Order: sequence, then structure tokens, then C-alpha cells
Amino acid sequence: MKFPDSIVIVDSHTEGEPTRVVVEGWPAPAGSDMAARRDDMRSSWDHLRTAVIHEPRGHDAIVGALLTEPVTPGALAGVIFFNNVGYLGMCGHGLIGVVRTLQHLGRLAPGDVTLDTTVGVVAAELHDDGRVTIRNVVSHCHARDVAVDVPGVGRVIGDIAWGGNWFFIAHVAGVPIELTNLDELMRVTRAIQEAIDAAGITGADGERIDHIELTGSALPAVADARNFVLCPGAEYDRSPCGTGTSAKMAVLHARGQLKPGSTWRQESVTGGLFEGWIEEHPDGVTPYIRARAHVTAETVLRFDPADPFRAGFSSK
Ligand code: PYC
Repeated sequence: MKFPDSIVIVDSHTEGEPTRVVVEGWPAPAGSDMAARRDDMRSSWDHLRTAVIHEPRGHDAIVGALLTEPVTPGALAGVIFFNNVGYLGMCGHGLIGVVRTLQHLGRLAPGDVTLDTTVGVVAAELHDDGRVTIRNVVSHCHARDVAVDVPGVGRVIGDIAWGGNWFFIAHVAGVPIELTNLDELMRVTRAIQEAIDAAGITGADGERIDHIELTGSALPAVADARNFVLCPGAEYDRSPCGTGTSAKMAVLHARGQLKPGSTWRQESVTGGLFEGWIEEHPDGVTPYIRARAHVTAETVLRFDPADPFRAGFSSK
């Protein structure tokens, strides 16, 4: 396994959810499009993913973002998102963190920018006050009211939607979306993930649904709904999840419950808040998400050849 001497990262959080942007030291992945670059990362440099995300340099909840050269005209950069177990298509909170990181590095001023991801071109606007609005990839509701029998939970009815990742979105009565209920939220969402995998329930073209989103009510003065999102890698999103909020808005639109021009306020289990809205699109909706991210650290990671844990370790 080849390691660079060091990798420079900038850490931020978006409404509580961490993003670690790799800004220097990672060899440029080969490929003329973002999916090919992600595949090259996976086949040649996956040990750097674990080294950057896992303990002892990181922890399982971090989402990483590798910046590359852009692949579409006018884009500022390409971004490949990764986590403790693999690679993500899009990542809404992560994109907001990337934009704030680029501003922090002096590579971006308030205004509009487009970026390439493995699932398509996304756009962002950095506002003067530091808030960021992202325009996500076109999202859609794939199936409504899908029933699954979940051992230890009972029959769960949910909707399947694409928001840049695949989501199964359900309300489970009697499971409050509160941090004090974290163990139960993890148990229930993991059980749902196992049950939909076992039942062969997928997104379009047999793609694996790898995010489970529970929804519940919020205080009306604060938000329209609260969520808890289990991500691949058995970690939960501390933020309201940008792709999850996009998927949720696509479902609401499909059900006639969200119209263009209305704002959807999505709160997370930690109390993080996203504001979202949609534009109609022939294939579903174009979601917009607005939130704030804060830079928390700039770090040089070192990889001592004598370090037995230089590729990291994880229990997941
Ligand atoms: O914000 O889209 C998101 C996201 C996906 C996984 C973690 N955060």
C-alpha cells in the first residue's frame, strides 16, 4: 500500500454533521468522468479513504470529500464523497461544507458555482452572510407505501425516493426522534435496512437503498418535520441530510403536499435545521437546500511507515 507523506484536510460541520475535505496530498484519481475517478479511487487508493476517515485520525461519522479537477465546462472542481464504508453519490451537507471550505481557502467568493459529482452536476450559491444554497440533482419518488415486515419492529410502510442517494422513508409510531432515544433509533433503522435488503426491495434498476430515513413531527414554530437518517456505514446523520431532505421533498411533491414556492423546514434529531424548496422537473423535482457550515480545523495528517494503524481501523 502506497501512502503519501502527508494529506492536508479542512474539517467543517454542517448543522452538526462533519465533512472532511482533502485539499492536498491525495494522488489525483485517473478517469475522464467523476464515476471513473471514483472507481479508480476505490481500486487504487481505498486505503487512503480508511486512513482519512477511520480512527485514529478520524471517526465513523465523518464524510470525506476529495477535490479533483472539474470534468464539465464552467465547473470549479469535481468532488468525490466517501465515508467509513465506501463512496456516496451526492452528499448535501458535504457539499455545503465543501463550499465553505473553498471560501475559507480563498478559492471562492460569495456568488454562484457549479461542481461535478459522481451523480451529476450540482450548483451552489455562497451568500454574503456565509449561508450556502445548493441545487441538488433531480430527485424523484420511485415507489409509495411499500410494506416490509421488520423483525423486532413490525410491519413498516415507507416510500422509496432518490435524492442523490436512495432512501426508504418511513414514520414508525412510538419511536420518538430524540437524541435521548438514539439506541432505539439505531436499532429500528438497522432492522429496517436488513429487512429491505432481505426482501430484495431496491431503488430503480435494482440499486441498493442504503439510507433509511425516519420522519416525525417537529414543533411547528421550529420546523415542518424532524428526521433521523441512518447512513451506509451504520452511522446516523447529525444534520437533516441534504440528499434525504431532497428525497423527502420529492415524495411530498409526488403526494401533492409540497408545491414550488413553498419552503420545507427539515429538522434533524440533533436539532440541526435545513430550509428546502423545489422546482418542478419533467423527471421529478429539482431540490434546493439552504444551510450553514462552519470550519472547525485545518490539519496535516501524517502516515508514519512504522504506524501499524496508518490505514485506520473501524468496527463497522
Ligand atoms: O447530507 O446528503 C447528505 C448526507 C448523506 C450522508 C450524510 N449526509
